[in-house]
Amino acid sequence: MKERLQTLKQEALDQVNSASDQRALQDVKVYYLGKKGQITDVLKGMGKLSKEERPVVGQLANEVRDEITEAIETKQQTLEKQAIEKQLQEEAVDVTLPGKPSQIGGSHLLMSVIRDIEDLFTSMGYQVAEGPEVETDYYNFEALNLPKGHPARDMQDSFYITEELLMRTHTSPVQARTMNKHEGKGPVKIICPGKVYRRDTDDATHSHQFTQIEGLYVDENIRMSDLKGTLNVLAKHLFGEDREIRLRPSFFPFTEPSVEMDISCKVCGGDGCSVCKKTGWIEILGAGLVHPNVLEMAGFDSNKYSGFAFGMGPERIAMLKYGIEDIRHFYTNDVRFLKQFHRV
Ligand code: FA5
Repeated sequence: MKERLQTLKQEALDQVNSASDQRALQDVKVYYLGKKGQITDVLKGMGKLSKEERPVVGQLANEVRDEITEAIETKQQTLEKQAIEKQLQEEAVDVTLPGKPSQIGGSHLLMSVIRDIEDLFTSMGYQVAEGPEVETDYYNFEALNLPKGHPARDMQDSFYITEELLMRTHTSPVQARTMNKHEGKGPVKIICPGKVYRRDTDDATHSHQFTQIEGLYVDENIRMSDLKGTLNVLAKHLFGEDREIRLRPSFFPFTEPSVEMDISCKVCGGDGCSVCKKTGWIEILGAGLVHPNVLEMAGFDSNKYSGFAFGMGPERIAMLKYGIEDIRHFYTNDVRFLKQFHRV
């Protein structure tokens, strides 16, 4: 029995020594010291020994068990330490590595341009007005002197939803809506930014969905010179004192007389390029004196009141101001493009 105990001890210590993880160590513990383990088995057989042998073997068995227990505990500590070290190594954080930069948002260039124009006009006493993007045929056309079947409706190819509803083709309906609210009493002095929709084919300067800013000033004695002066302030504010402007006679059914304002092309300096379609000029705005029919339909006495109105495209203004060669950049949302203008 003594020999068996010595052999078991040697075997157990070898196995403890070579246990490579806590699981293997636990198996060794159960095999030698568990209830049905080898040492317990030896102790159970002690009844067969003589009286003299029993305490000697009993003491040896206890010593062997204590030695194996101690070896297991020591090994257990070593394995735990190794496991922690391994985990620390695997999860180590290199505090000297650069952090991940957080993305800071900013205004879309179009919004910055629209706010700039709004600020200019509110500083001149205008109020900001808004209207619906899904508009009635009445406000989009009829109230603006464009009855059904009028050929000038073709100037703005429309997305109709029903026979009487469409996506507004311009911000001019906000003129009629606001004048209606004033019930024939001036002054009306508003600026109206918003999205508009047309069945235009997309190219470098046209989009099927774009923005406009409408301006309207109705009061007694408003003249063409007031419009010209206001547009001049706008042009100088946007493009600086040295940019050239031209007013061309034009036609809009809701203004009489009507004009279009062009600005010399900044991209090519006036020589002609794809942005200005080789003309050296870019049209940014339509304007004119409010047609007496429009005033009357909105409940204003056209003998007492007159007014001017204008409608511009902020995309074209931004393109000219910042040398952007394609209107589609505003809508494809490439962050590399947008980021350049976060601080405009
Ligand atoms: C109008 O929409 C008139 N309602 C403007 C107006 C208002 C005239 C008040 C008189 C009085 P027009 O269709 O020209 O006019 O458009 C005005 C501006 O919108 C243009 O000068 C241009 O800058 C911009 N624009 C027109 N079509 C497009 C398009 N498809 N893509 C981008 N911008 C456009």
